[in-house]
Parts: sequence; structure tokens; C-alpha cells
Amino acid sequence: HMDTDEPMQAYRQSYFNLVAMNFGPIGKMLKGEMPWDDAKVKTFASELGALGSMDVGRAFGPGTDKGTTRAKPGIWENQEDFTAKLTDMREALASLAVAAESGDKKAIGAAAGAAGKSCKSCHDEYKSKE
Ligand code: ASC
Repeated sequence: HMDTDEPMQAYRQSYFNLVAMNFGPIGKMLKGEMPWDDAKVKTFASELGALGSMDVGRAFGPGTDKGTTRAKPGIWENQEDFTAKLTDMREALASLAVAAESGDKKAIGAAAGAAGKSCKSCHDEYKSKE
């Protein structure tokens, strides 16, 4: 995790920890594993929207592929594809924030599903399992 001397690695891990800590409970509430709480959903989704506005791709730029990392080399070999996948995630997080503002649980579920897909498609290709 954070046992790194590579500053951009720590930066991006911090970023994705914030994404996961805000997205995780929304997923649990949608699955009924946590009680539904409108205010929490709005707060977490709003944080996710803010995270989506950040250019996290700069934490994966040239020279940031050092150290012990679960980020696969493909990230630095296919920067265009990787950046496109990050953009998909950032747009999905923005849409989730908009859906949460509406308070419509069905719209929130659809937007969260799309956001989860954007996480997974990048992990499948670019994140090592261990
Ligand atoms: C999460 C989390 C992910 C995504 C992914 C969605 O809550 O930590 O990496 O959702 O599992 O498919």
C-alpha cells in the first residue's frame, strides 16, 4: 500500500483509496448490505464527482512506473488507451454525482453500475491481482 518512496505512486493510491471509500458504501447500500441513507449517498457521490474532476492521469505519467506497484507496465506502454479508460471513469463519476443529486434510486443504481464497470475494465487490463 503506502510503503513507497515513489511520490506519484503514493499520490495515485491516495486518490483511488478516496474513490473506493466513497464508492464502496454506495455499492453496499444499492445491494442492501447497508441501510439506504440519502444524505450519505449524496455526500459520497458528490466527493466522487469532485474526484472525477481531477486529472489523476498525471500520476501515471512518464517515469512514474517505479517501485513495487500493482500498476501493470501496459499503463506506460498504452498511455492513450489507459487515459481513455481513466476518462471513462471520470465521466462515470460525474454522472453518478448528478444522479445522486436527483435522489432517484433507479438512476443512481444505473450510474453506479456504469461507474463500477469503468473501475473493473481498467483493473482487468492494467491492475495486477497481487
Ligand atoms: C469497488 C471497488 C472497486 C470497484 C469494482 C467494481 O467498490 O473497490 O475496485 O468497486 O469492484 O467492479
